[in-house]
Amino acid sequence: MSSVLTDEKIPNNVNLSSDRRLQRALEAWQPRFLDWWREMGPEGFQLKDVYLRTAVSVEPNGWAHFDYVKMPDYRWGIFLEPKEDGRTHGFGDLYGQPVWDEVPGEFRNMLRRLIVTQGDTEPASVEQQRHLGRTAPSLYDLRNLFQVNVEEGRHLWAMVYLLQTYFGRDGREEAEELLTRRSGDHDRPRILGAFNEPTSHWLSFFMFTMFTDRDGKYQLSALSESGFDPLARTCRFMLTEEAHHMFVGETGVGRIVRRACELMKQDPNEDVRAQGGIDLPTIQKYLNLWYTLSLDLFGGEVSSNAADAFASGLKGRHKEDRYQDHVCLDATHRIELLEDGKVIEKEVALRTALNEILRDEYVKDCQRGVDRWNKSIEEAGFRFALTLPSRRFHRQIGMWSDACFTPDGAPLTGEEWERRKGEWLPNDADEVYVKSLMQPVHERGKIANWIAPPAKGINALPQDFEYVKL
Ligand code: BYC
Repeated sequence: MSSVLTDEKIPNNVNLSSDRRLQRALEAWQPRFLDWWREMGPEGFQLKDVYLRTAVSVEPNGWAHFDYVKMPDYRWGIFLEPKEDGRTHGFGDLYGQPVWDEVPGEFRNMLRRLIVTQGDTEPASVEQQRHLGRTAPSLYDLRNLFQVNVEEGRHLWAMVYLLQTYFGRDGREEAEELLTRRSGDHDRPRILGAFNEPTSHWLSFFMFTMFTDRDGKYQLSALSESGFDPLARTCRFMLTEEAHHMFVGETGVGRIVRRACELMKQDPNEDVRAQGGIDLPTIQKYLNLWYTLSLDLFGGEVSSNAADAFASGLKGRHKEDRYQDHVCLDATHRIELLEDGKVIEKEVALRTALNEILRDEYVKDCQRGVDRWNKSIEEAGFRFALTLPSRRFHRQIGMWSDACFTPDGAPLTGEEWERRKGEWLPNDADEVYVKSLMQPVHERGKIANWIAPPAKGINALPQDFEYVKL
């Protein structure tokens, strides 16, 4: 492959060909990215033709092109939503002043940290999912996995574009580091907790895309309000792709739930495992795990980082325009706190509670998905409801991590927690069982026994379409 980047090679709407300095920086980074992709991207399928969606513009009708492509040839493009003339800061101390087109010197480090943290999650998720192709339950799912993977690669490009364009030498160094850290690596881990957890089978993959990608939706939404306009414009377009990732998660879990109900009906004891399916209590345990790992991604309940990012106009709230007060200087917010081992309610400065406020929106959105799963259980005639555990349960970040709680939010001693955690979170036996089901189904139109088929195919194609040519 030639090392010269052209507009054709990198679809973009940033007039890449007119910026020689940026082109050179990306030319130096691209081969390193491809090396990383080959080493850490989907294992075993790099030379296969996959029916993929590629972003080719930001036009609402027609931004995506579908065709077969080998993943290393995917055209990872750079797209920003069009610039809105006269856009002003929508929140914080600079509310109403013109947004920035360049990095504000006084907030440079904070901004770089936000972009790097966002960027780091993208390759991390590809690394976490790299072995899953080998055990895909169908060609349809295999293709969706790869779709998610290449788009996370594009989201990495989006953040690297910002680093390379606006942060000079340290931006270039950060771009290199993004390819150097490794998910789960002891010495060079990824930055945020959930992105170092193994995603070792498809139930975890679907939970990840349901819950962890949904954190992505809310973080991107908060960053899309940013007063650093290039970041806002980039994140808005990333959200377009993110929707499909959450669709993969929500429908993936939904199909496992549906299949569990079918298998319950077929067995005199309603024993799903006896029929080779994944039973609802096991689904609940994986829900508990991935939901709580994802709650951690919002950071501490009371956070001066969050307050600073809001004050300086770098990170807003989800749908900032729905709020009345965009400055929130004297505003307070009531939250639950753990003080001296007791749960109390307290008013805190609103700006410091912004992580919790974003988490509130996230929790409501997760609940809507869980309600849809429960509706299908009810329609199948069973009295079982999946639930989101209390946000105190199984936390590793923030104040709840200082104590132990049941999924209902009741306090527990450390010993009780150790004794009982296997009731609520996947234990070794669950992991062994779920993994034992993960036998690949790579024939057209066929599907593994533990999951129901999808409601429809991709891009109006039939379910038995050859989504990946093996
Ligand atoms: N793990 O003030 P605090 C996505 C650190 S997902 C490890 O409480 P803050 C995607 C924190 O860095 C979206 N460390 O929190 C999904 C800080 O460290 P320092 C990714 C954590 O800073 C699926 C210290 O604890 N985007 O796109 O207000 C597939 C105290 O922090 C964690 C973003 O995250 C954790 N979970 O908020 C692919 C947006 N949480 O500074 C992609 C950018 C906190 O003391 N990031 N810490 O060393 C942010 O806005 C913020 O960094 C956070 C943390 C919301 C993550």
